[in-house]
Amino acid sequence: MPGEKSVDRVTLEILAKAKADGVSTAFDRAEEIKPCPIGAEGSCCKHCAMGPCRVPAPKKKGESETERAKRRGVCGATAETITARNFVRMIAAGTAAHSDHARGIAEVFLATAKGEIPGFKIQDEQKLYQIALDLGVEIGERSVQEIAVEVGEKCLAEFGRQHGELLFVKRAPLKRQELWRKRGIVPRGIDREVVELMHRTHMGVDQDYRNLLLQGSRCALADGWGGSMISTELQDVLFGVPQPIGGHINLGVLKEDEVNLVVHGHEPLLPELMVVASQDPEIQSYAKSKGAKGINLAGMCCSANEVLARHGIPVAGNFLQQELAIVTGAVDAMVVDVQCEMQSLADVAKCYHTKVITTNPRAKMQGATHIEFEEHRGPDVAKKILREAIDNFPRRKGNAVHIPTGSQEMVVGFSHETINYLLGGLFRASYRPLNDNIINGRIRGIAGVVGCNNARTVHDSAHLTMIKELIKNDVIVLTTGCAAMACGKAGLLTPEAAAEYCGPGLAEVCEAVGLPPVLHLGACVDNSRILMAATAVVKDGGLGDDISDLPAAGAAPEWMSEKAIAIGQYFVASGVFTIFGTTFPITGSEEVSKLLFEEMEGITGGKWAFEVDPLKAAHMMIDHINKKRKALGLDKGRERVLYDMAMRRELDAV
Ligand code: BF8
Ligand code: SF4
Repeated sequence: MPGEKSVDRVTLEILAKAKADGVSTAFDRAEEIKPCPIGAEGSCCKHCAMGPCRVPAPKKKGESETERAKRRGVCGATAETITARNFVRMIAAGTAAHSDHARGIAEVFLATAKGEIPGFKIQDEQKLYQIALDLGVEIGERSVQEIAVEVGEKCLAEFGRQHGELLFVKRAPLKRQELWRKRGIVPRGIDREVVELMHRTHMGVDQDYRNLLLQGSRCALADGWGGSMISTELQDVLFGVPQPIGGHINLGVLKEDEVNLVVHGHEPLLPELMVVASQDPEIQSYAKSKGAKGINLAGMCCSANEVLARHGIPVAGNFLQQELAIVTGAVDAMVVDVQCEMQSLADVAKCYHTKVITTNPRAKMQGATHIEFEEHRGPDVAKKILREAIDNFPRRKGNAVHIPTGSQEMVVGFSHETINYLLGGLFRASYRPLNDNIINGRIRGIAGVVGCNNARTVHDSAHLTMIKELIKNDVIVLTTGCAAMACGKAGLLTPEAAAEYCGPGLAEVCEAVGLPPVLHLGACVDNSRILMAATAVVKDGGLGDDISDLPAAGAAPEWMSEKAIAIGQYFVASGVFTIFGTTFPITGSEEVSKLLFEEMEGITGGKWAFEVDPLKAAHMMIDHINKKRKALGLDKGRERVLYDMAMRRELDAV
């Protein structure tokens, strides 16, 4: 309906309750607070106390040299320097967020390998061996523990590395590595690239927007092929590589007669322990002693994606639903760690009985209770938090509770490894069938559609419009983060969605293999899985010899976080055409726009695009995919596809 704030019925239902309860949400505040137009285009600099300086884009075209010379900050910084500086600082922040998360995982991984902390163990030895090979760790006759300790030490050293190249860079296609070396953008150390970017963007340092964007690319690569990849890989070893599993999503997963505990944030360590602790008979009977039938763990944002993909734990919702979970009146505790947690949670919780519990020393919140997740006594902390939630259950105000009916089923838990098995079979695991189907044209190409919700757009709408258009045009979609949850709520993460939404080629492939046309690859750090999947497609052959040759594109149509910019830049620097919606923070400079939207392709093989209309954006992605198919000589192949019986049999045998 025009004017609605979300395309999700459940969200609208609880928004109406928020209004009736007099609770202000991000949806309301987005209407009340108008974005600063100069900040929105990246033209405001506050990097020193002579500013802030506002150097907006000229109002009319055809600016004279004299006019242009006047458009500067007090120090003389031009619009291109200011917008580029702001943009790369976003990359630095996004990289820092993913990578500090990764550092925490690496520390726990190493301590686990050394047997120093309870509650965790090395679960996936196969994956450990794979990582060991990639990191150059000797396997031989060594014990799992010895290998894991060295893997942990090597990963941890990547953050403080000063020279050389990050070790996972070698996972990329050879041609890509060479290009990065030629451009001087191979990351040396994760922390080093972030620090150098912060230095270069300090007042009076790097004043060449191209040079800034090169370091921005190097820093972003330190995220995608460094921090994010380390976190995904080590989490897989600790908790298992996700396997396809069923799950449920939306606020309807909350339960009237059970203790509802929502884990919200990004780090899977504590949520993993809570999954175990919530099944403990002692905790279960404690819940019963307080009148609850049991404990219902549910996830929110990327923590949800992590525990969903590995345990099928239900998902309460994505980013813009976090306040609404509390508005149901049925959440006994919301446990948050780091990233994407709205400060308003504590205020909204005051209107209900919900206890907001922060757990990470990096992220405290006024008005919340802090129970620190100390790794060496993790299981005890998990139980303490569960008891807090149980104690709070009797305080629920019956008349304030409204849980919307129904939740959507979905199949999740894909990884580049499981795609391999599903398509190739356990004994001949391979990307060959995927490549063959791209070559023969049943699948036109691959799209990664990822990222956030943004309160300035209609919740979930752009994700769904774009993704439905892509699959209708036989483009298979890989998704993560809040985009994945939008798809889950809309029923796109089911094998049945293939018949309903896909073009004939993609529908046939999905039906033959039993795959949904949209594959949920996990949390935002798991965008590194998309890099690995793209690399696997390149290595399997027949589709060029670099990621930039693939008929593939990326998008974040509802992005809002700095992490999204870091992700976008590492996709662009990895050779992917990447399109963002909502707003784009460099439009204040024509030069920087030209660099990102056009010239970048000549530097990294990938480029950015900005398009607010998701349907148009989908067609820009499809056009790009078609262009790449043509360059590979596959454009004619696609026209030739007529599904005769032999081809159908061959497909069925996949
Ligand atoms: O890391 S998609 S709103 S929850 S930033 Fe945040 Fe964006 Fe959601 Fe996960 Ni990713
Ligand atoms: Fe203004 Fe230059 Fe200071 Fe930025 S660094 S606030 S442009 S004087």
